[in-house]
Amino acid sequence: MPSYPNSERLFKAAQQVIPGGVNSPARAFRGVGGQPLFIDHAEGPYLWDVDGNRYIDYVLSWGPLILGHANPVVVEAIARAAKNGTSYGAPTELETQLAELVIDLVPAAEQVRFVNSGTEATMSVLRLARAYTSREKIIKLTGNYHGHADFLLVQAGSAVATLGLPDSPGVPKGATQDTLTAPYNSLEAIEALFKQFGDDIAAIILEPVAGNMGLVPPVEGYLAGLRELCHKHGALLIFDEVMTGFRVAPGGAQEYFGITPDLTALGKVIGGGLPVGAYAGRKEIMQTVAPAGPMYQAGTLSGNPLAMTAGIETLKGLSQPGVFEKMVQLTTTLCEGVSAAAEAVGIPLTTTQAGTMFCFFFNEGPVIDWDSAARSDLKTFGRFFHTMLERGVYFPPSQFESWFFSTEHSQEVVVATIQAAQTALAQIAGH
Ligand code: HOZ
Repeated sequence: MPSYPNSERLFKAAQQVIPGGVNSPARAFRGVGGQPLFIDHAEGPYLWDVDGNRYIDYVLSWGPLILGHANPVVVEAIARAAKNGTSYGAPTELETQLAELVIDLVPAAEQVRFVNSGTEATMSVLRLARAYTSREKIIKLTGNYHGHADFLLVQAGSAVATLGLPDSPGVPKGATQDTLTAPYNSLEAIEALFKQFGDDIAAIILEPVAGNMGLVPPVEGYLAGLRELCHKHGALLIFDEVMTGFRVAPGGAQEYFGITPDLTALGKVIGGGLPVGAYAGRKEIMQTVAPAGPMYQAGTLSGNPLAMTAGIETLKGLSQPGVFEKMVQLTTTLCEGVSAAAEAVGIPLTTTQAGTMFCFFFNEGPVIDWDSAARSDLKTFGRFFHTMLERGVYFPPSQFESWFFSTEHSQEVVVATIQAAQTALAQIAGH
């Protein structure tokens, strides 16, 4: 049985100086009980905690590390770039190179503006949508999460859902008065909002595959229906692909489903483990952004050379022939193996997968929206989490997050994970 004395000691010290001991609530293990692991180092598919325990990692820094931890090509490129200086606050060719790679991969991207996080990307892209349409209202979907900007903290997923905070204190009422909400996967609800608010709606923003209430794919025709409704009402369609970008397919969910939004928010993989976000879209719309146009948005570290370098190497790595397909195939093998293990011991499990993202809900399914996701048995999820951790498998410490796969998760790693799941699920079922 692994023990965690060093993590426990460090967590105690951290809580004295950092609220809750963590710098982002999702990592605090509040969704599963217990205390977070403190990490010492990582390599490929593995993490080592400060007590010397090794884990197969399906968090992967909450998605960015699609080439695995400490990928030698990425790390060496960052080290080379660092020798040239860490930040200039002036343009470099690296920004153009990463923008070109993004434009090649992501169907909706004709121009790209880099920022430093997913939160910055979504708040900026919505300012752009409002500036471009001269409308103020936006639609966001229940259980979708777009970072922690005031006006988006409404019925949000991720840690907001994990901690059971319907709304956050500190968000002024005025900030959310133009945020309309609808359930994920319901076109009727969107139609009703358009009927009521018609010409005031600037945009719909959504995670095309929801990844922050667990992983919940769109039902047949949903994304196409949204595309059509936006066209009809002169509103913009915004895909928040911070999670799904370069993960559901190399060009994101928009490539996989063949639906092109007007604007896209990106993050996570685009920075290869360094802090990068971006928003991208049709040139005609992107030309509204200063200094090309009047919509102001800026950042001291935006386009940072180390972050651009990590992003460039990561996008190049995942675009090599056969790499993505192999990852998806092994992700499917893993999902099927865990599903079969649950079935064998009579535990109801709903498995969802979109490319290299996946998730297991402890219920009969189908899971199509926040209400059905929330019907997962959270107690069983928590037991599964801790039993797997004891067997050396680390995954998001919340039912309302997605699991991530990397190029470094080999067949052998997948088999080891399935074996751990078989033992853990049998133990939970009392076999
Ligand atoms: N936004 C991440 C989950 N959807 C959480 C990030 C973190 O805790 O590091």
